[in-house]
Amino acid sequence: MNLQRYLHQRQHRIERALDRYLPKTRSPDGLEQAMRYGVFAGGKRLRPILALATCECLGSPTTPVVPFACAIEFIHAYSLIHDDLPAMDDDVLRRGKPTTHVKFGEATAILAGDALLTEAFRIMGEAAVRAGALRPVAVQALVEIAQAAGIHGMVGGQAADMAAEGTTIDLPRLEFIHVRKTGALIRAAVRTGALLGNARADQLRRLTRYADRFGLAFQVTDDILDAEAPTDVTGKTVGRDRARRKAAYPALLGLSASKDRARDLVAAALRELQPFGPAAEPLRALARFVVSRCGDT
Ligand code: GRG
Repeated sequence: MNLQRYLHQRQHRIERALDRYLPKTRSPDGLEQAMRYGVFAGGKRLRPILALATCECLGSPTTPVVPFACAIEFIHAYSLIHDDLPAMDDDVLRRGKPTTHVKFGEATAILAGDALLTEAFRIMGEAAVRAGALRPVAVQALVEIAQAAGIHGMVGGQAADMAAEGTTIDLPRLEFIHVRKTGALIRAAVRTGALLGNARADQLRRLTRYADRFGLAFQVTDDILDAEAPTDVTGKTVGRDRARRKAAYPALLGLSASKDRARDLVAAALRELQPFGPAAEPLRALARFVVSRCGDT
């Protein structure tokens, strides 16, 4: 399949919906502009596309997934805005552009993140109210996204990651951090597509295992890119993890073993998709794309 065309079409669909969900006003305080900037200054839309592709692989209509996919992207955008703040990663570049706090000031960036997070739950709540026969799974998806974003997921992972800065940690601890910080939202995206696509219990289990392997492979690759790719590839300041003595795979395993680990994880993710046949081709292509980002795979 042509992954580029697939991604382009799904990105377009998601971006039209994101635009509809974002506030249209332009107040003098710059809050709406900062929210738009955080969402629209680049971004692959990986998580919303995963949600759509998962629903597609079950042969189910994807329209009910769209608000949840957009909510997940709002949560992702908020996490990046806050992650870049001086109190956290203190970064000035994201997606090759000035970070939101550099462009709009720190207070506005904090509020833009807060507003995106809150809007995400408004969008999902409204969608769940309208979901008709899908309401129980829509409510379940909302709860799972809340768990993935909160203390037992992304926020908890971020706190553990910050606490580990400058210390030496082992591989299980590193994976504990990554499963929460990055993996949880990816898992929630796939499970949202599966739940709203009416997956059977066995399908949901397989898709969840696919997501978990995908999420870890994604993080290993991100660490490899941070260690070796130039800024024009990552859009971020290069070598940030090392500079801040942040826990990362290349420092623990070495570059070559990290690349092997990413490849093994993707192979394991692909095995979970076997029973889904050709309908899972986009999910396969997305998993391969994750490791291809760091070359020589
Ligand atoms: C501040 C609560 C809070 C959490 C921050 C996600 C996160 C937690 C921090 C980001 C740190 C980071 C760069 C993690 C690596 C994995 C990751 C989330 C990369 C960015 O995701 P992409 O590549 O981003 O999907 P785009 O730009 O495509 O949207």
